[in-house]
Amino acid sequence: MEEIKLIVDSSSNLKSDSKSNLIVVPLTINLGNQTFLDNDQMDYSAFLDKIYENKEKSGTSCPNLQEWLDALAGSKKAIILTVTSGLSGTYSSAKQAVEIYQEENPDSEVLVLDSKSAGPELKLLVDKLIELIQNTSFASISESIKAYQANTHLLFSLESLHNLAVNGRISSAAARIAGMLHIRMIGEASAEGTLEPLGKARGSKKTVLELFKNMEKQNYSGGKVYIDHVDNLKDAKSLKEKITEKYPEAQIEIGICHGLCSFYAEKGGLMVGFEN
Ligand code: X90
Repeated sequence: MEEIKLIVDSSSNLKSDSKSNLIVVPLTINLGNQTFLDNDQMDYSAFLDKIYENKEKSGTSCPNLQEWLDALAGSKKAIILTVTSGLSGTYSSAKQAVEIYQEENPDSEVLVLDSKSAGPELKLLVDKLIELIQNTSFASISESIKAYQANTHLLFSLESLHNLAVNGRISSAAARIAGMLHIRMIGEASAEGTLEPLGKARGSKKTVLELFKNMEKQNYSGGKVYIDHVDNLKDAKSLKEKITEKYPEAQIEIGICHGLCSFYAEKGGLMVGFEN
């Protein structure tokens, strides 16, 4: 089997894993004048406290060219999967880095994929890419992953839209919901990879129900699910139970949001990636 490097950015909430030849490239979060690399060394729960202690300007930035080049180094064939180009320059920085890499390595082949999503939907795509790398030719991966992607989705519930709004990542319609206390916004990643509000919910029970309803509306019927949360294991577990009640065979994994997704999904946030 030929060696194919799989490179994904840290919006995936994944860690590098040499067994699957997976490298995670960090985005950066700035709180005041402090800079945090969203990498394997980050203490996510301590970082979450820091987000809320910070009273100065905060923001994020995509991986720089050198970080992509370091990840690509030595590879003849590679696949890069990024956070949505609808909200981040990450996809375009990856494309630029690949151009440079291929000037220096003319016989290398690199596929760059825009997830049009964030977090747990990328976990589904990475699982599928690992499977495709093992079972199909490099040339056919692009088409197969796009077909798979047409049947995966991202839903989320957010208690605060503050960091998304302040950093200009949501529309004014969505930002209006941001001021409402104790209301959680239920939303989805749109086909263009932007944040699309679907509704509102008050309290854990309604939120979980609303998420589940929206999953079924998007034709969920027992496929694989990843639920990533920001300090909200309780609601993640309730959602898992809700899904299991109706689909006892469903494979559902709960995980935590890393730095970037914690910054934007904020405390209490749930992100749900699923196959239909
Ligand atoms: O600085 C940067 O380039 C990074 C910007 C990333 C912004 C998106 C991160 C989203 C994290 C928030 C809820 C899900 C929204 C997803 C809509 C596609 C999680």
